[in-house]
Amino acid sequence: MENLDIARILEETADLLEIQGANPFRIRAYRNAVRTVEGLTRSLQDMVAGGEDLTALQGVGKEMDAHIRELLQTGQLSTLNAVTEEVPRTLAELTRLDGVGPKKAKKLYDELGVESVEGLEAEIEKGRVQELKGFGARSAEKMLRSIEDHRKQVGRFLRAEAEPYVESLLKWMEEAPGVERLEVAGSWRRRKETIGDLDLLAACPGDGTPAVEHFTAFEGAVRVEASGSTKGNIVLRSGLSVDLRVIPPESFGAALHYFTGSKEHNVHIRTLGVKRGLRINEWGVFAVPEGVDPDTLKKDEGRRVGGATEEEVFATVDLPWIPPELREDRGEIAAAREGALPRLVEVDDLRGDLHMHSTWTDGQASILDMARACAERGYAYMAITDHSQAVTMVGGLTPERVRAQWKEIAAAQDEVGEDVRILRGQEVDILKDGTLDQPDDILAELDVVVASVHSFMDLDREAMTERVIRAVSHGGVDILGHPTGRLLGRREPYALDVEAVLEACREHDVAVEINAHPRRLDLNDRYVFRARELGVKVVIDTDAHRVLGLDVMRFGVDQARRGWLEATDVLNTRPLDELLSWLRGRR
Ligand code: DGT
Ligand code: CA
Ligand code: CA
Ligand code: ZN
Repeated sequence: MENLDIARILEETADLLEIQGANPFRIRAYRNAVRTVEGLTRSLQDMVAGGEDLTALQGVGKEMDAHIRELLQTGQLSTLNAVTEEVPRTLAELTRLDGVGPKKAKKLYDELGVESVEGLEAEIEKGRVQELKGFGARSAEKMLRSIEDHRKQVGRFLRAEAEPYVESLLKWMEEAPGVERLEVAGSWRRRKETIGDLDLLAACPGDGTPAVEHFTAFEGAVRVEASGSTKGNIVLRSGLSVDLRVIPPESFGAALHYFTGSKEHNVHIRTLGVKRGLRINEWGVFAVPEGVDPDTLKKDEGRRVGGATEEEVFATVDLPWIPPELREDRGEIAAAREGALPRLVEVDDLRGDLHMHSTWTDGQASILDMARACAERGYAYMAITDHSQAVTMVGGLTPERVRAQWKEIAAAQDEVGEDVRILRGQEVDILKDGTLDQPDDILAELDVVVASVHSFMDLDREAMTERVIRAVSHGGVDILGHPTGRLLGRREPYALDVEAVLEACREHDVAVEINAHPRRLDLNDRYVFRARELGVKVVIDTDAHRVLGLDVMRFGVDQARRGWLEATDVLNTRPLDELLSWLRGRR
């Protein structure tokens, strides 16, 4: 059982306990454990096998330790089984919908017998939810929209959710007999934000059966859907499906190209081949003999002119190798032909992180701990950007408390010395009318102002666009935080004319954020591309709420790469003095 499977089961238990109305402290214990487990870099299975004491982990007490051990030993959690006798398991899924908390879920269940997303939809259609006290037509309509959003995501996994499976599968397949080379192709290799399934390719000179058999014996497989001499498919406990294809080495490059996709990119490359009398497929690149109808040939017939490497495949149509992130048929083939492919930004290019929270609001680590962690990550600078007072739920900072925080920042700076520069930042709320949630004198004294929307997300497009444009035109804003407000699989972006907002950002030299949180990745790849086209600066930030939250930076970089960004397009690749002179020039 993977860490992520354990986290999911604990989370589900917490959701159900909350619906049941259990003690909030008990629920919190589960949620804390979930957060810890999700952030662990080592496998719990290994830790337990090595006799480690799990209660040494932050957020894991005796009860959670016992739960994790039970899950690892039996694959079951008796507490969860007990709760599900009272509350149907499907209700947990219901609370994932934006606008349906545990209390509402309980009420829907008690009064209307709603047990699932489908059930909720049916009751809304009958008009019965609208009549419930505390619901109403507006909230029912909102629920219908969340159901739609939810459906789009069902069956897809966040890249970050798929990552641990990729790692353990690769490790497992290293031991597979006869395998010379292994790659994960598909959307994973193109670094998409969500993954439908994983596409593993193995180069094998002989019979592929032993490799496929090794694959289907993977510990995490709960079902084997296919098993043969060239192909296998397994389904993991989480529902993630994994294909394996065994490829002869002389075809490996062609197969890698084909199964990396995207389909649109492949179609475009194939038509370039046709113009040159070539057939390009997953077996290789083949010259079609004169006078032969290519449709009468088998896939590996004709004279092979390439296919062992991807470079060979591209070379047959006179192109250089194209990075997988760009293979969406959005102009990469023309750029490659003209020698104009971007030199994509890399994680090591980043010199700082300009959006993170501390215990002053909803973060879990102190300013000093965050600063030390940034220093460890080799950053030259970082900004503490706690919430402003409009976010009352987390104790957003009043002007007085902001000033008090600066003292602690100074003290933390003394403590970490020259290693990393701690900038005074703030994530200032963009209020409903587009004004900012701090007075101008505070804004002027801050080093970095990230402005974000956290409320009234259901304004119409015109009002929302006007609101955001007003904020970025204020003069006191440096960065527009998570600009569209989406949460992958949970919440669609709010109605916003992003093009107009980007134009305003360019005009006022405000940078836009790629929020690297795996569920946000906001801006998305297409808007990032557009920002670059317009010459708007981009910042890649983690929005970390704890030390390990700093490590999601790589997902933001993936998104930046899918948006064609080079290091020079990204503000936080600049050295400290350059960053400071840009920031100060604006005050
Ligand atoms: P996913 O799994 O939904 O996140 O997205 P992909 O891109 O991994 O798609 P998948 O797993 O269905 O197929 C992997 C790649 O195989 C895909 O990107 C391109 C290639 N491929 C699959 N089916 C076709 C097809 O019918 N035509 C072409 N040209 N390529 C295909
Ligand atoms: Ca796939
Ligand atoms: Ca697939
Ligand atoms: Zn925020």
